[in-house]
Amino acid sequence: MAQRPLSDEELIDKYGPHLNEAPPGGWDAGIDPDRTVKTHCCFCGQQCGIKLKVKDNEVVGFEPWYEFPFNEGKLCPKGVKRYLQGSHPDRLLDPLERDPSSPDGFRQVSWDRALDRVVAEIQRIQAEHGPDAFAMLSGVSLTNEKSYLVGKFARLGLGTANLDYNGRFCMVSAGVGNKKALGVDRAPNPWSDIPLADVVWVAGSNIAETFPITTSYVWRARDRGAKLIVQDPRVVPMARTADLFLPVRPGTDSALFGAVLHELIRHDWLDHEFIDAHTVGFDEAAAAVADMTPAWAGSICGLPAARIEEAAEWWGTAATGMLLHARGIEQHSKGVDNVLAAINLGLATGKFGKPGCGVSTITGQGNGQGGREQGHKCDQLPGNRDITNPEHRAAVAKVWGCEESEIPGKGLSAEEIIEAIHDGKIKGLLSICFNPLVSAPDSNFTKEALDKLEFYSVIDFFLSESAQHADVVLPGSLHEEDEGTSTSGEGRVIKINAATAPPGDARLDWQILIDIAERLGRGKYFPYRSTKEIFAEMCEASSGGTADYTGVTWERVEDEMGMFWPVPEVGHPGTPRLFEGGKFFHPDGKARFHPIPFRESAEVVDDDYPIWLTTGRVVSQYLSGTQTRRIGALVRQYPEPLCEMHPRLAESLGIADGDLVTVTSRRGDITLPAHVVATIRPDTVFIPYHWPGVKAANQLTNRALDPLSRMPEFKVAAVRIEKADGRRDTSDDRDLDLHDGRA
Ligand SMILES: Nc1nc2c(c(=O)[nH]1)N[C@H]1C(S)=C(S)[C@@H](COP(=O)(O)OP(=O)(O)OC[C@H]3O[C@@H](n4cnc5c(=O)[nH]c(N)nc54)[C@H](O)[C@@H]3O)O[C@H]1N2
Ligand SMILES: Nc1nc2c(c(=O)[nH]1)N[C@H]1C(S)=C(S)[C@@H](COP(=O)(O)OP(=O)(O)OC[C@H]3O[C@@H](n4cnc5c(=O)[nH]c(N)nc54)[C@H](O)[C@@H]3O)O[C@H]1N2
Ligand code: SF4
Ligand SMILES: [Mo]
Repeated sequence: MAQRPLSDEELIDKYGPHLNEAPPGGWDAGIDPDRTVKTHCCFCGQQCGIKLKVKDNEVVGFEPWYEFPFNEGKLCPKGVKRYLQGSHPDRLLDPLERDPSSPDGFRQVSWDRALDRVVAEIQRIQAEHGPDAFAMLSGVSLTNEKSYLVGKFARLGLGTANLDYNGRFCMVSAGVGNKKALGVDRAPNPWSDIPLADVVWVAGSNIAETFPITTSYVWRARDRGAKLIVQDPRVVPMARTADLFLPVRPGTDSALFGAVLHELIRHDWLDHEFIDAHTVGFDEAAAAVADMTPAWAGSICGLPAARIEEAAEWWGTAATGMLLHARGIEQHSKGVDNVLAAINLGLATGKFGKPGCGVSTITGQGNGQGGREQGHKCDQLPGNRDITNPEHRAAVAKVWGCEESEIPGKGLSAEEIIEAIHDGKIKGLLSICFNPLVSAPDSNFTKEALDKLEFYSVIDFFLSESAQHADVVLPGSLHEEDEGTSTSGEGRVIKINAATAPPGDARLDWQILIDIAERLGRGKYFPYRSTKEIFAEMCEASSGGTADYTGVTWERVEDEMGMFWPVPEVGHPGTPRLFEGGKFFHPDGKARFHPIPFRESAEVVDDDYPIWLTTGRVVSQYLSGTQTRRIGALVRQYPEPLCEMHPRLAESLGIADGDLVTVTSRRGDITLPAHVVATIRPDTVFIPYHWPGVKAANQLTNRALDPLSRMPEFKVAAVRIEKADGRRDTSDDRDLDLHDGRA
């Protein structure tokens, strides 16, 4: 297909003149709203409650929602500015079709034309190459209802096995680890347990920047005298106040956790009663760490053995403790191993199913928890069921009113779909709520893949960098334009309320999918007239699964300000804390230890690429940045990616703060300003990944996947660094022609 994506320069230029700003005098100055709508933030998995102010079908500001128990009115910088995206001039208002003769590569077309084209291409590709040659990628900024619908749409509408979602780049290693060890994939605790912990151990999460509201829960534990351990190659803001800081070399967490288990066993800081009554496999796990001494782990992780011993003593002797982990230990080719090694520490000391006790992932994306339950993962059916299990298939087929044989089998995972496109095996793609060109590893490879597609259609509300490669772009709905439910990182099902209607000719995401299904002749499976009808079927389909929503109702969710699943029957109170009484979700009720030998990351440093690279986030930007790079105050806070490096490393390379440096890996290179800071290991550099094109950190990252979770190794790559010509041009920040509401 003829492609004319914007050039990198055009892409980056695009974000200069289009930054939305708060009105002069502050966010609510002089605005007399028609109404306020209680809903939740569209960004991270904390899902803070917020009240949106609405005037003339536009969100014009917000008010804190003090009564919502999780955040009690608090919001982070993104939550405060989120309302500015709806009125953004880049908002897609009409379907677009690729037109190489048009200056920006697209022309507006009618819905009929756009949908007919999408359907004709699906039918052509599937007729020529088989049903699985057309794939779908989805995302978990979508509500539960939309996630459920996408799962059913791909299987019964498109009839393809190849559907996966962007949580594959996010929480899947935790999901696989949780299911293997605990039999269920949910945070074990409500966050109100954090203040009850005597030790809070944060492994691979920059909580202050990525889960700002969780900070206040950790502070409440600290106020009670809790000890704080932080494990991160960088002295992240929370580490500055930690009692114990473990600056691990990237990719070595399982060695550290192994040595801690070794110490727990050596000192007999074990809960034998709990191990005997509620777990299986302790001996094998113990045998695997027999030689993992703190001295050995210290040499692998690059930190003093004494600190590992201290961590073990604090964790082993504390009555209560919570270990919170996020992508820092999960986004590895051994992410599942890291998660299982962390869970071993909780099981060995009986820290599950009790107040203030748990080993928990901190879910990242807005609906990262709910979206990973409703069946749009390549191996999953609703209720977090297994698509390869005949009983699970039969249960879902019954609700869907189809033959079990009509439900395709397990498909490829997200990165494998991109690879199959690159290989020419997958020819067509429909994506909703996913921007792989920025967020997938090895972006040069991803770009080649997208350009090989015979047909690509995107449902989004902005022309994302991936959408710039599409043949047809369908304008979908913003978070505040639709209603439904979402499930926060705590496992709390909450209600999202519509504040406005989609502007122009934009449509609700779910209606677009149903339109396509109808045109494919599959309308009988999609008879919904409202999101509430989708919700009702979703709950029915979840019934009997581990993620059981049977008794969840919109009314109760609103009245009770959230309900924690499982809610296995109508009238059930919900389950804020899992595993009480030592009851785990495996059929025998017991949790599983796992033996975790240490193995290195897929790529290690050598003479040519001697420095470790890790990637992640900054507080003011969100994911691939399509939303937050359009909001002035957030862009000014951190306008472009910087390469964080230690003064010793900088000095050895002749680099000063602000100098441009070129960072090169086996897959690509990026030139960006150096940010010389003493808060990072001298053998490691960090680059945030929220920018596209020549500013994309993912030009460098490795496509190596975890063998079980199929998570790419975003957190470890080997690079070399050279000084480039020039210094940071800070005039950039001042020269932006801001669209600030004053013009
Ligand atoms: N501001 C902001 N907040 C967000 C998001 C966002 O884009 N912006 N995204 C949301 C989403 S979807 C997610 S998934 C979460 C992510 O939340 P986090 O996981 O907290 O964020 P990251 O910055 O990806 O990585 C966390 C930390 O891992 C460290 N790290 C890197 N390699 C290693 C390692 O090998 N071991 C250890 N122990 N640590 C390592 C990094 O130095 C970094 O400080 O944030 C959510 N919240
Ligand atoms: N190097 C590196 N890469 C990473 C990571 C890292 O730490 N390092 N982290 C990974 C992680 S944890 C994540 S979660 C991924 C995220 O990667 P992506 O999922 O690609 O990131 P998003 O920015 O959420 O992209 C979602 C797209 O969906 C659109 N969108 C948002 N909400 C809706 C909606 O309700 N409806 C529709 N139709 N569209 C919507 C947005 O405009 C955007 O274009 O990135 C991953 N990539
Ligand atoms: S912490 Fe997360 S949910 Fe809360 S306001 Fe910030 S981005 Fe939104
Ligand atoms: Mo994520």
